[in-house]
Amino acid sequence: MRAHTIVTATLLATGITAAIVVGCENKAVQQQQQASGNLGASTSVADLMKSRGLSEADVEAALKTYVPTGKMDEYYIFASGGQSGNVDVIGVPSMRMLKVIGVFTPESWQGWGFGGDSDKILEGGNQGAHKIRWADMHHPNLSETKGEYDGQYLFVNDKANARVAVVDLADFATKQIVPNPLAASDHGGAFVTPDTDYVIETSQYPSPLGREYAPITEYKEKYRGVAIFWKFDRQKGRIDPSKSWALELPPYTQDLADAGKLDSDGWAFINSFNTEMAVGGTLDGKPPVESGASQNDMDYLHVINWKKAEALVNAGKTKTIAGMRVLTMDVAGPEGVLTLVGEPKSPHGCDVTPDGKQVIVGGKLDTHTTIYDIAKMKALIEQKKFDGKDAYGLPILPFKESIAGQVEIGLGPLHTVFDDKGNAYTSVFIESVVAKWSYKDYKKPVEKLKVHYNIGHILSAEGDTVSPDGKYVVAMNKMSMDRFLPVGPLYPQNFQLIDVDGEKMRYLADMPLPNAEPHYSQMIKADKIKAVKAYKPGTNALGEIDPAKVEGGKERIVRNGNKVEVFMTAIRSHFTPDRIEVEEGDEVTIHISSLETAEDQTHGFTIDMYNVNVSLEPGKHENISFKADMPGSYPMYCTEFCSALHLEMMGYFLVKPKKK
Ligand SMILES: [Cu+2]
Repeated sequence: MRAHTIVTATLLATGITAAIVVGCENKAVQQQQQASGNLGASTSVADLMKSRGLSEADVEAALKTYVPTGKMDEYYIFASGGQSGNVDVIGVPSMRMLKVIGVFTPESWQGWGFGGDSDKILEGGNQGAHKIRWADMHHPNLSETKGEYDGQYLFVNDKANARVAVVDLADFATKQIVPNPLAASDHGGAFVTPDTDYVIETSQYPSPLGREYAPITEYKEKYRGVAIFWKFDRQKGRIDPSKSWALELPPYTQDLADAGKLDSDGWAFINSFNTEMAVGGTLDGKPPVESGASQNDMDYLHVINWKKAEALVNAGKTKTIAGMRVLTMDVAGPEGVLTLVGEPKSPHGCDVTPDGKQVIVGGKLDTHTTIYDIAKMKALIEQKKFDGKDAYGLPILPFKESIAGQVEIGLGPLHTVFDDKGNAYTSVFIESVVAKWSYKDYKKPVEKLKVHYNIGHILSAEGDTVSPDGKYVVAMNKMSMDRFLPVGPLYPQNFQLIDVDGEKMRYLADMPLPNAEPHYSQMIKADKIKAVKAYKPGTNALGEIDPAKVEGGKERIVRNGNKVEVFMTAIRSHFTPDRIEVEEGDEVTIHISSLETAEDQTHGFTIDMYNVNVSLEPGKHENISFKADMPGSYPMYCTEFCSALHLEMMGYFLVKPKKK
């Protein structure tokens, strides 16, 4: 009602109501509209509404999302870029794309992965013998202080190659990629504990820890799940693998995870499916995993006392596998560190409520969400009141005594997010709706809003903190048929921005995601992000003042045998030196510093045909190393339109052929 009143008031203020009354009488205007669809400056808002076929609700949505030039959005969304391997940054409520952050995948605008220092970060994420240059990114998580987003760091996972990356939100650049040495895929990550002591990464498809070979017939004995607790060193802004540790899990397919908060700080929760441990084998006449994994009525939520696990790790109760300290199930089970509790059929979503008192799990093949009472579960573990043990000796909590309630949501409830009024919003995949319900009284949804279509994840403003904002929810829809102009058989995904401030949910905007399937996203208040406008002179991609930083007037070329080092600067509108001449086969390193200090004065540097391309934001330093293996005369030039004489910002890289 309140939103409606605002719109009516706005329409009145802009004279629309008057225009509607008068405009309808004015046939000449109508004819003119039909003739030209005129959207010119003199057209009244009422005429515009009519010619574009907009309803009052559409105008309300437009007024709530339009951000005029020079004004700023209220929130940032950090969205998983899915198969693109990079992070999408989006402004809310405008739903305008602000940036794509190069993370796991080379990104050429930022010169990410094209010969400069970012190559070293990408190299750090290699798995075994393979240079992994793509990712299946799923769950971005913002760093937290006392359970609130603090705007400093973003962590993301790569499901396909079991890796976690750290993005520094001071410069919106990736600083570290950490490969998981134990698992072959991950999913429950990257979830942070309330003070970002740990970044949790949980495996998805089980495999022998350390990725050794074991026949599939030995699945139950040798395949395992694992949760890595990556220790985050906030001072350094990096994960410290040497202080990180892991918890061995049974070969159930662990899915999503969340860390406890407030009352449940020190605990973590991971759901699972395929407790049947189905492994397929369709050519041998066995059922595919999809049916084999859907036999049991209950799977298991893993309840983890990570504070206690940490103490056991520090007491040396671990086994080292692939260089990582692992707390095994035979220790974790009896110590009350790892306990199971049933969860209805093929669960998905695992979301701790803002007060830290409950965990909400959806059921892909169940119509309910189940609300677990964390205090009850802790008491049952304390009293050792179990319903037996699983095949790995892990204690199982009695289901009915562990839950606070169940809510009938609809067909295929998945993920749940929260507002500031005790409401939960659950994505319902099969039914294609957002279901709004109260997580305080466990009643049926009070409202369902149709979304377009097949919503997967859902996010809300400051939604994973101890104090969500309400205001906005975004439905992250997997399908978008009939929403956007056709672009061939591969369709964009659809983010639908929903206003949850009023009594009823209202659509505000659709945003096509044109580059991959975003899984999860988080939304943070814009004023929490303190982005720098320029680097301290000589800062490299790792965020350090580079020892080879070049000052104006000290540019030079140093030759040492077949090694050529170039110390170069870039400033509007020239590179110094602007000519490099080497011999075929020389090992070339170009140290290049931008001498710019002014905001938004970025240069780029490329050498044609050499796959070398870096971005030089103000103050940035890059080190580029390669072998001059192709004789020829190659232009090198600035790739960012930096000044009126940008095209003149060029030089030559000359490679003299070897004498034959
Ligand atoms: Cu330039």
